[in-house]
Amino acid sequence: MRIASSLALAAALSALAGCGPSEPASPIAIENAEVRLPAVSGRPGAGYFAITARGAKDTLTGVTAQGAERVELHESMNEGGVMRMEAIAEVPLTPGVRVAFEPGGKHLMLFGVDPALKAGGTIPLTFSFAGAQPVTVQAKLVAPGGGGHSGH
Ligand SMILES: [Cu+2]
Repeated sequence: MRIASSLALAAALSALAGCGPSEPASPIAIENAEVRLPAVSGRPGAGYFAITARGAKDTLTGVTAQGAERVELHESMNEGGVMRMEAIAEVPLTPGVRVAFEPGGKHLMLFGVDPALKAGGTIPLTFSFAGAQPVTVQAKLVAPGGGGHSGH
C-alpha cells in the first residue's frame, strides 16, 4: 500500500517534470508586430500585430514600448460614415482565437516616439496580461503610410 502510493507519486512528479524540458513556451503568441512611424515628428505612431492565447483564457491589459513615452490600446470605429477612435482599457483573449490589431480596427498608438527611430529598425514592445507573464517582441519599424489616414 505504502509502496504503491509512493510509486504513484513518483509517476505524477515525472509527468509534471516532463511538461517542459527547457523553457516552457509562452501561453501567448504574438505575430507580425510592426510599428508605423509618425509622418511628422511629435505625432503618434501606430502599432499592429496579431495575438492569440494558446492555452487559458486571458486579457491583454497594456503595452509599453522602449522608445515611446506611452502606448495606448485604441479601436477605430465607423459611426455613421465618420471614422473615430477611442482608447480601450483591455482586450479579452479567447483560447485559440486570433485577435488582429490592424489599420481601421484595433491598433496601438505610440506617443512620444523617439525621433531617432528609423524605418527598417525594430522597437521592443512589451505586452502585459491579467494572467500570463509579460511578453516582449521586436516590432518592425515601417515608414509612415502614404495615405490620408493620419497613420492609423
Ligand atoms: Cu488611435
